[in-house]
Amino acid sequence: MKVNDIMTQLEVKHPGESEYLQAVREVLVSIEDVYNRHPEFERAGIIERIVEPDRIFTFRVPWVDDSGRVHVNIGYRVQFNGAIGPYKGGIRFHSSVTLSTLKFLGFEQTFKNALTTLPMGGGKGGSDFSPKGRSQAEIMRFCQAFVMELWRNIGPDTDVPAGDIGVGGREVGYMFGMYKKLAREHTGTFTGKGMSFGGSRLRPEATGFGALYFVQRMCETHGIDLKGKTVAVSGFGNVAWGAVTKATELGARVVAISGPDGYIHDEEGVNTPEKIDFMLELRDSGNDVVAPYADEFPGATFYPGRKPWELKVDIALPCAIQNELNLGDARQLKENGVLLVAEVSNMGCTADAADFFTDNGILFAPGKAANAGGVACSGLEMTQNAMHISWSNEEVDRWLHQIMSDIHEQCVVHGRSGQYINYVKGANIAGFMKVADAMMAQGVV
Ligand code: 2IT
Repeated sequence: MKVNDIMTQLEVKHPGESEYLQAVREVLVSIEDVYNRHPEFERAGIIERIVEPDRIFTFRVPWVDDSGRVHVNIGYRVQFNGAIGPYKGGIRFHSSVTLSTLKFLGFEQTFKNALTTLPMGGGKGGSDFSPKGRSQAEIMRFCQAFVMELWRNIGPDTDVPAGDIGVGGREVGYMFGMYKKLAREHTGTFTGKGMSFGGSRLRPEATGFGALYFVQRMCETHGIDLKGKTVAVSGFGNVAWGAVTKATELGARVVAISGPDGYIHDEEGVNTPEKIDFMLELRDSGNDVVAPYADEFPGATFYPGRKPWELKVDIALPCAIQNELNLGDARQLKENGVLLVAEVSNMGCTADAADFFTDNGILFAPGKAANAGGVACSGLEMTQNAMHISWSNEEVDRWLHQIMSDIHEQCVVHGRSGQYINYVKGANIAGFMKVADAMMAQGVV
């Protein structure tokens, strides 16, 4: 395999799908050497097959707003790779969603899910619908319209959607309700459900908690004490909230959170139950702004239109959206002595920023390793649903610890180069080898 040749062909086939092409290139660069040691992969066309989704559904989602006006959004489900289990991955509702976004997310999800050690293939879906400023009734109607089209293509052993940006417990509830009505079955076809109808304990917290367990392992492995370290977090949604909660519990001090409107600097720390829960209030307001935090807690300052990466911190955790940390930000973080960066959002760093961290010996974890706790807990929800039981907080948390620790170990095994652990390479090789092995065994399909 020659990465540049494959990328040139893909660029011709899928022009303008920049996020998808970025995600594919990152994986191919990491696995090139290992791949070329396996001529049987080349003969079986593994790369050509693994970069293309198994199938994509695209559909119209018409819905009526509270004033009676009709809107039309586009809905998608990308069933990316089903080699190791049913398709599994979230649904994103955000104005920025395109097919390229969901293809990149589905591609990443395939390797992430392989890393969890659970039997899940990769998928992703969503819509360019923006929940911002929409009423509860509008959101319900949109979710229902979305599932009216999608329901025939999903199922507990076929494809199991969950939440992502813009889709939380409320939206999963609405989508599950409509699915149940149409399919006439009460099964684990969605994860992230409410506790009263098959949801798993800890699912809301799992992405952020899992990311911090991963960061904890990175620190232990490199002799860094997490206690007292300063942390900058971007975002203020569910994932950021989980990360802030666990970082604080582990003794670190989170000094920044952010929104599309700018960032909050709270030098004392986002470290009391009132401050942490205020993040949930901000999210529930539906306005997508973080500024009110500074009105509520006068010790904090709001910096409009700026990103938290300009602060001097030990640890940076992008928790919002793809490509939210660029090369300029990476340089600034390094200048300020950052020790560790972990993507809690999917592909939170631009390709050049990620390369900059690894090239400069800064510990850097890619999203597919660091944020896998969310989908891992979804996998545990599927297991509980299939067994018709529900596990306690302690049981799920024990699993989550174990899974994050296993992922870390896989990164160490495949990513070690001398003293430095290249987590990007480690995660990509470990994830790829598992999926490739399953594909080889199943013939050309
Ligand atoms: O990016 C992700 O891993 C998620 N949005 C969670 C997917 C899931 O199926 O729980």
